[in-house]
Amino acid sequence: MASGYHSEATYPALKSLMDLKGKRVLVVGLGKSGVSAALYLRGLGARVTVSDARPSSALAKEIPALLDAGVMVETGGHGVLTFRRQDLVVVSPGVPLSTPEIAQVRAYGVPLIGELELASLALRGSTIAITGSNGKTTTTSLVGHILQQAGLPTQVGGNIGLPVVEMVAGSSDATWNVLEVSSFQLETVDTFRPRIAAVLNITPDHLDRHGTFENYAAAKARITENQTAGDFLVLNAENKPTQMVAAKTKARIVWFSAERRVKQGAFVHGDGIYFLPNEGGTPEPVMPLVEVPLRGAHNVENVLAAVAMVRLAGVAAEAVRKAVASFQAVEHRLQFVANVRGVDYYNDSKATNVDAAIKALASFPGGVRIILGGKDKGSDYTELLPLLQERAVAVYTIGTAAEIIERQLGEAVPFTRAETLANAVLLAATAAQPGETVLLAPACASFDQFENYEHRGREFADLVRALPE
Ligand code: UMA
Repeated sequence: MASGYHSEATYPALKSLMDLKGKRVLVVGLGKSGVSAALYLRGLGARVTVSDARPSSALAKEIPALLDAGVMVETGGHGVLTFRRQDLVVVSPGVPLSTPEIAQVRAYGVPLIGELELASLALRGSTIAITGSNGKTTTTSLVGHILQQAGLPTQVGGNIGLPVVEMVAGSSDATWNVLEVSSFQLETVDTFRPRIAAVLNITPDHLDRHGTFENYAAAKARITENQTAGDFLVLNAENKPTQMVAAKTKARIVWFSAERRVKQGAFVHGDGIYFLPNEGGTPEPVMPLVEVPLRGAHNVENVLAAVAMVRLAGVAAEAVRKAVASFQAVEHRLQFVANVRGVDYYNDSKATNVDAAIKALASFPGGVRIILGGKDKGSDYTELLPLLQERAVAVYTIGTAAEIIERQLGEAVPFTRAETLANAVLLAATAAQPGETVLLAPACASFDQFENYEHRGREFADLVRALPE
């Protein structure tokens, strides 16, 4: 195994735990994936304890089903003793590995994995895994959509929302499991080996968690750690940190590029998308660019990556073309909400980092009133400056990051401190002229004012729909 979180000595012990009946397993974190993992482990006959930092009052929905299933529940913090004498620890993606109790478990040599690794030990069929700083959800949904349209048995899950353990029961040898995987999930894989993996792009994100960009990029690269020569790795030829993953793989590399012909893979030439199956072969036309139903240059890249993956999965070019053309933008990803009094409103609440906000802004020629802010992740907002100056007529800042953003961007762009999303929508709607665009692309996480980015996006859409005609 290449660099990992388990020493060579503990790795074989993990394999022998494949039969978990009667084994003591601790699940850390009682979110979506933790609850599913705990119930799944009970189903395998393990003696399961779960531990969550939140008080039991905040977990009233989750606890009864767990107790009914015979899971022991610890809330309000992680007890040191709870972490002792476990045969396996399954950690939720949102729990940092630097958490003292986790660090201690690792020091003891107890096998520690995430829900993705746990599920992949039993998931049947072929796995397509997609990571990247931006575009993961759209690309994952698109790949799932194309495979489904082509009549292949398909399941879609992972970071996109459905825990992978919940896909195990529905999988057969013929199933295509299409997984969105995050850097958090990849930190805790051991044997996870997708048949087709894709790294869409690596740009700074989650630096508050990973510490450095190098650590973040290294976590992403773990998607290919266990791939072998019979597997495929789809990479973005136009993103340097992504290109560097090529040096770390044993899989066959398939590129995609919106700018030039690649040796093998999907690319744009003239006004069409092509796929070149083999080095030295003849590119096959897949579809004209005008048929791509998604806005923005970044979405052309997402389509190229998806085209490469589904062609590798054996879907014919004509079927790919039809399926892509019938795909609709995923909610909260540069999703058109409404036109109110001549002003277009777009919800890109999933633009939770600077690079995604840049891509959103670049999708409009100008006249944009952009809403920025939320919870800061240690980002460099100055990267937004050139596009803001070129395309934004106003910037409305919200959330705890407002001050940091304003300080970094200085006086180069006109700011209005709106504090809340409701106020930002109201101010933007009042000032907007017909032909302009109001864009929620906050470049920040949502957790300071919202449950998650979906909550933020839904609130934006509700506010827009409530505007007077
Ligand atoms: N917790 C602790 N101790 C800690 C930290 C957290 O007990 O030190 C507890 C929290 O109190 C909470 C639980 O852990 O009860 C939260 O677990 P979680 O954050 O892992 O959330 P889940 O609900 O299990 O959702 C996870 C993914 N969340 C994260 O990666 C943060 C979801 O991705 C994913 O959809 C879901 O599993 C199913 O696979 C969301 C996400 O924001 C969409 N992902 C990040 C992103 O896309 O940028 C990576």
